[in-house]
Amino acid sequence: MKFLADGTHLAIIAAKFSCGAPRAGAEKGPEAIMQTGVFQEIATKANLAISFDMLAAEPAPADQTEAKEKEEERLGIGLGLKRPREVSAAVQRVSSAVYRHARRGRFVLTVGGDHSIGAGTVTGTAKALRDRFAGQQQQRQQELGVLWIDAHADINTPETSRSGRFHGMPVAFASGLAPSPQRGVFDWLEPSHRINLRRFVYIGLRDVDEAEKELIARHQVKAFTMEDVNRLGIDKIMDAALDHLGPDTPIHASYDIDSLDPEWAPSTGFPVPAGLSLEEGVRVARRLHESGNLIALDLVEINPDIAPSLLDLTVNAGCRLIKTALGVE
Ligand SMILES: [Mn+2]
Repeated sequence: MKFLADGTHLAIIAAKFSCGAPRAGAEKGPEAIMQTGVFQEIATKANLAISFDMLAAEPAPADQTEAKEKEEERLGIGLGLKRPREVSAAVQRVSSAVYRHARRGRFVLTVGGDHSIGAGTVTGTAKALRDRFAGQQQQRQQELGVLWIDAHADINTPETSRSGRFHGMPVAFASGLAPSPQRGVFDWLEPSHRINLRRFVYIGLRDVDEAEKELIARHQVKAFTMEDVNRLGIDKIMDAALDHLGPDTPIHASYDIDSLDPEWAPSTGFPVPAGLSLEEGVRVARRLHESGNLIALDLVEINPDIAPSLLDLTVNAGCRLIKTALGVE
């Protein structure tokens, strides 16, 4: 993979957070993946050294009671987000962990967690690329391309969101569409963290809010819905997606397990029917690997509590995506 300076090291970040989602459980996703032994398998087959960063929620400060949270919400403090400080702190920790490894040119694999953490992962790699390639001739390397594989667009702003839950908003925050931060709430986000929506592609969309459709149209974001996938086939979609990002662009893929059809990935918070087949999902991962441009991957939204009896099926699907994207299957 040509944009990595240290191809011998795989940095794995377990982002055990669910504070951006309405129900808990996604924080147990990383453990479920880890228990399969998939990371050891990858390390052996690809001859990589692996490191683990385990990030988990910290106990809320004593003064941050639920009553206080409700009162702040009523007063519109915290950008109108649910659990604004907790979410901001979690996303910041993910962003700086990803940055630390990506800055050294390592491949970073982040396992979630709800998709809120995507606002941390892509901002971490975006900033790392800018710092790594600062002052160099090849401008393209400095700007990250993002592939967001998801049933949902996750591009609501606090104004358009009906739930106030951050896991529907990471794209808006990472790209600078969201409002100015407040003290203690996303005030760590700098312009150098920002991703460019012109170098961003969705695949697998099929449950998108009206306000999100408007944002996607207004900012001319490239979006391939399931309708497009069914009409053109996944390979043509990947041709177009990689073409849009450009041949000399480092790519960060943020893979939401709910992009897959619930037949293959039922144990997730918001399953939506008529998604990618497992083979289509694996094809996306393979094309990413073959591009040679992949520098980071997220796998998010496996929630063991949703369908415990179907967890193995979901986890196995996730493991296949990871292994394929890393070229060991
Ligand atoms: Mn998502």
